[in-house]
Amino acid sequence: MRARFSSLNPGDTMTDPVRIAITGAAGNIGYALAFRIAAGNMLGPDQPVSLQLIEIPAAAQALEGVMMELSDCAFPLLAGLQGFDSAEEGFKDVDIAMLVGARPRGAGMERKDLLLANAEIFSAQGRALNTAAARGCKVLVVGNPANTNALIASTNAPDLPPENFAAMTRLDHNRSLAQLALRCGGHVNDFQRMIIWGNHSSTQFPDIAHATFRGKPVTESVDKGWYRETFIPAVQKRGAAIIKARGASSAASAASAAIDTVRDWMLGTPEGDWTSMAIPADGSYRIEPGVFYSHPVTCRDGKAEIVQGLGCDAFARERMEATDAELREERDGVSDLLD
Ligand code: NAX
Repeated sequence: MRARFSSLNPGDTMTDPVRIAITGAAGNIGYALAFRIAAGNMLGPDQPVSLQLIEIPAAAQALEGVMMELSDCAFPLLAGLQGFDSAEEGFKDVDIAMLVGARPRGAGMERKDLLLANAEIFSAQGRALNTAAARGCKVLVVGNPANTNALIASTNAPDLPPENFAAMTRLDHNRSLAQLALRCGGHVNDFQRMIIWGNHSSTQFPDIAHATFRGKPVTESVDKGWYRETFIPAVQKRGAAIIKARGASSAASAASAAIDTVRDWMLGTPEGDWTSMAIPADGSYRIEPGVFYSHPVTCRDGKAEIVQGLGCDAFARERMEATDAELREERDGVSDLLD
């Protein structure tokens, strides 16, 4: 399965295309993601992109269909389009890899089985990235369990810097902004400095202690009871609420969050604000190295840096430690693949 075309001839007047791999490109999120990237929503209206779409052989035909549609969009910025059923070929020379494809939980599958099945996929993809990707490649892991998958992929790619890997918690961050806007009667643009700490799972800690609403602390606009008993569980369980309502898991919102993450990572976070990304823990906020933990980060020149010096009260500490403990438990369950 291979298709290649050029919707334009990058000449002297065009910037070189950025090569972007998407795994699971024929899945729900992949279908929502590829078109927006090709339209210029991620890297801007002046940046051509070349897509390297990766699927398992069983989804090869569906991927052909996605590629036919991508070509039918006649996107001016789409400089190249290729499909692959091998990670090593698909990651060749990529500047950005978005690891979306993952094994879904099957009937009778325990959480541990799911962790192990995905651990195998992400260790193989880590090795393939190590061999084939551009040395500065940025890798965003979306497929669940995203934080631990990012740890496995990074560990299996020893020639790529660990700080070039991240797992996505931006969807949780964006969901938090949406809930705050509903509660406060504002717009998402009125809010800054939201934080998601920890794992992309129901133990994540959406923290509003430093968030602002039109420049003032959000905590002046919402009461503690609503924050603790309604807001936190609503954000933690939003994925399940979407499945219940839609009959399928979040796809367009997940794709949008992936685009937001890579855009901010590559082009920088807005002045005065930060975002949430799960990156290698470095001891900041007493989260010891060894896990990918979501922190508040600012991005400049393609580097994500943890925002330092924020106060954490006892309520926050307890939740930050609970989600850390879950991540360490996940890591211990896949320790064989981390050598
Ligand atoms: P789908 O099942 O619709 O699509 C997954 C696609 O990945 C399928 O087409 C499948 O053939 C492909 N695939 C499986 N193994 C592969 C491999 N080894 N190489 C390449 N492709 C492979 O799932 P979708 O709804 O797109 O969700 C994808 C992943 O995102 C899931 O793991 C899901 O749990 C996770 N999510 C993560 C979120 C986050 O915030 N981090 C939120 C949304 C989503 O739940």
